[in-house]
This record gives sequence, structure tokens and C-alpha cells, in this order.
Amino acid sequence: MVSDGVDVGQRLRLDTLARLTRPGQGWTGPDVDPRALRVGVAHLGIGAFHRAHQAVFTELAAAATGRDDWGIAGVTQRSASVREQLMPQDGLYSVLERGADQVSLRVVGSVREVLFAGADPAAVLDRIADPAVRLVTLTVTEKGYRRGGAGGLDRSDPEVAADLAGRPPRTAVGQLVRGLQRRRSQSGAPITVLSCDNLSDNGQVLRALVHDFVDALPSSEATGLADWIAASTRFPSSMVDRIVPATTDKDRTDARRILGLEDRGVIVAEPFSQWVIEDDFAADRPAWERAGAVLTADVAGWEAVKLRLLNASHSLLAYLGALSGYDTIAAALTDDRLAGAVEALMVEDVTPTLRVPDGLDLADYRRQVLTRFANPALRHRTVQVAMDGSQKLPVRVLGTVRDRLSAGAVPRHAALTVAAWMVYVAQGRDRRGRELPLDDPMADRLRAAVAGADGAPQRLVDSLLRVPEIFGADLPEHEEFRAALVDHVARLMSG
Ligand code: CS2
Repeated sequence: MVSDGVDVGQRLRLDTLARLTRPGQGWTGPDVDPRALRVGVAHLGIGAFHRAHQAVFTELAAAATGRDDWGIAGVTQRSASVREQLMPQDGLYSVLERGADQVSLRVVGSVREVLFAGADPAAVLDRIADPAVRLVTLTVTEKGYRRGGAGGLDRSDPEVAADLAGRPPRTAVGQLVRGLQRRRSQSGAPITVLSCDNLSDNGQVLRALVHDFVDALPSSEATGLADWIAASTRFPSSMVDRIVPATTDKDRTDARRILGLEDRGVIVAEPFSQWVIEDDFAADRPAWERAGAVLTADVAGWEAVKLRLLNASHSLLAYLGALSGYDTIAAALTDDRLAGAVEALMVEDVTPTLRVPDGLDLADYRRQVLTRFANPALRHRTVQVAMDGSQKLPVRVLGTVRDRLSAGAVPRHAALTVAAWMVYVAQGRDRRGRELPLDDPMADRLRAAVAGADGAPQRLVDSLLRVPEIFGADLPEHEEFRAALVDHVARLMSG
């Protein structure tokens, strides 16, 4: 089959792309000449989210300013597959944007190199040490930070302990510290470390984890390192937002039809994209504001709005939706009962806890979230959002719970979100009997906790509420919250 003179069996690469007739039909990009780009950013965790979000902003910023020094070296942490997808394609990949009633495709060229940390850990440290690199960005997901119960670095985690003992580092914080150590001894050039994960105060959290790691090193290795990091490194916070479901075969087929080339690295995303970044950099940065990002002194308000309204609602729809037999977030939202619960969560429980950032209309924001979730073209699976609940609930739901409880109110819909997660963990099946995967770093602990509950709502609530890494020491003691959970769990379990 031939399209635009190119055999569609051919793979996306710089040369095959150059042979396509331009402008292409239904596709754009890259907006930069990838051959001319030099690496200026090292990114830890080059999954689909980074490629759909920061990599696009960075490319558009480079294009708007004519700069050629903001190419990205991405690091894949757990498997070589992103490297295998992108390197034979000269780093090129497409973002398939699925709006409710139209689809378009952008070829992105800002990723210049993909390193597999498992095979080549030294190359990762060299990139962090490279003076041409002025930025390390991260999307390693909530669990990638490896925090313990009190929020600091979990030194009992065997991976953390092994990195501290001096093996080539495999954790993100280990890679950062070892890379910074090398940078200090080589050029000593300042650098910014920018977390792009869904954590509140992500910059502060990461700074503290880096310092925890340094503090745990033998003094012979750590002398002066903490001071150098404090003086030469910045850890701004940022709020990132774009819905990026897992790529399906249909996405790959549609991308091939639109582009006329085979792309093994295609990712799918909604049209919406937002980035709010704390303007606190140790050195130069891409002019992301030219690509629509907001640089501000105050990110905390935006982070809370996004995590508590969008991500919490997502989790509610994921757990309740999956239990009710809905495969996707959009399908779950067609159920009036679920849509009503989400609306009530946002309006009654979350909104009173928010400090609204300047220029943001919360009612518009809430409407926009629901419209984005309702996008039927995205097919964002409920079980994908349900993953890693032990890591996500504290960040997106339990802050709301604590704020409302201390204001003397019982947040019933936030409690419903937690209860739906509890039933999801305990039942592992939807109402039609189909299996629901428990994909969570604490899965074994959670399964053991619910095993003794025998399906009794009170015992189930107590067994999970007493996992201190998730609920702390305070929430199990709160009788009204516990009662609300028991009430919801009992109703959910009886169908
Ligand atoms: C989702 C997020 O999977 C999840 O937990 O809530 O990945 C969500 O799609 C993004 O944060 C949107 O920006």
C-alpha cells in the first residue's frame, strides 16, 4: 500500500518523513529540525506522559525562539522498550490527539537520545553531569520517589539501600544524587531539577529526598555535597496536566493511516495540555511560556486545584466505574449516579478546601474537567487510572479529607472514593464477575490486610485504614470518617 509515494510498511525516520509530501494531511511537525538540536535536558522516566507533555512544550519553545540547544536525552528506567521504539526512528514519534470529534497527529522531534538506565547506568550520570545539560526533568510516577511512611526517603526499600551502598544507581533519587556528585566534581555548573509528577509540592518533596539520600551516604562520599546542591541546584515545583491513556493497536493503525508510515512509538493524548511551573531556575531554561506554559511564583494553588479536583475525580470514577463494569472513564461518566457523585465530590468536599489561584474560575474548571473526562474518543481505561491507589489516594484525596475533618465536616464523597478503592482491593472483581487487576507496589500488603476481613465491611475498613503508609496515624482514629467508610463499603458490597 502506498500513500504520498511512501510504502506504509516503512518506519518513521528522518529520511522517510522527509520524503512525504508536505503539508501532510492531518498531521504536523516536527517544528524543529531534529538534526540541528543539541541535548540540553536530561529527562528521567521517558514514558508516554513526558512525550505527550513536556517534550511537546520544549519543542514548541525551541521553535518559537529559534534555539537549538534544548534537545532531550530521555532515560527509560525499567525496560528498554522506549529505546527500541524510538532510536531506530531517529527519536521521532507521533502524538495522536483525539478530540471528541476529530483526530490529528503531531510528529515530535525534540527527543534526541533514549538511554536505558538498566543497561547503561553510567551514561545517565554522564548526562546529568554534562555542562550542556542545564535541566533534569522527571516523570517517574508517585511510586518512583520511594517515600516512606513519614514522607521521607524510604531507606528500608531494598532498591534505595542498594543505591546508597554504591551500586550503579537504579532509583531516580539515586541517579540524581550520583549524577550531581559527578557534576560537582567535573564542571560544578548549576542545574535545575524539575519534578513533573502528580505530587503536591513536588519540587520541595524531591529536594528533601535528594538531601535524605546525601545524608545517608558515608561521610567520605558526602563531604560538601549537600552544601553544593543547596547553592547550585534549584527544585521548582510544577503542575502538569494532560490525559494520556495507554496506546492501543487502534491508535497505531490510525497513526499509520494518517502519517503513511509505521510508528512504533506512537502515543495518544487529549487535545488539552497545561503546565504551571514555579519560576525558580538555577540556570537557563527553554522559553516554555512561548508554548503556553505559565511561569509563576505560586504553583501550590494550581497543584491543589488539579490534584484535588481532577485527579481525585478520576480516581472516584476509576474505582466506582470499574466495580460497576465500565471499561472507560468516559463510559463511567455516562452513569448518572457516578456523574452525580463526581460533581458532589468536587463541589461539596473539595471546593471549600481550595485557595483559588488568580485568574482561575473554579466553576469553569470543574465543567472543563467533566468535558475532558467525557471525551469518548480517548478510551482511557478505568483500570489504568485505578493503578497504584496506595500511592495516589494520599496525594489526591486524603488532603481534602483531613482539611474537611478539621473544619468539622465529614467529606462523604471523598470517603466514597476511599471506600470504592477498598472494595476494589477486596473484591478484585466487577459486578459482572470480571477480574480487576490490583496493580500497586503495595499489592501484597493490601491483599494480606484484607484477607482476614472475610467480606465484613467493618473489618475490611479497619484492616486497610490501619496501613499507616497510606492513612497515617490520625485517620484510623477519626470515628466519623471511619463510620462513613463503613457505611459506603457496606452499600457498595451489597451491589
Ligand atoms: C490519572 C492521571 O492515571 C491517573 O491516575 O488521574 O494520570 C491523569 O490522567 C493526569 O494527571 C492528567 O493530567
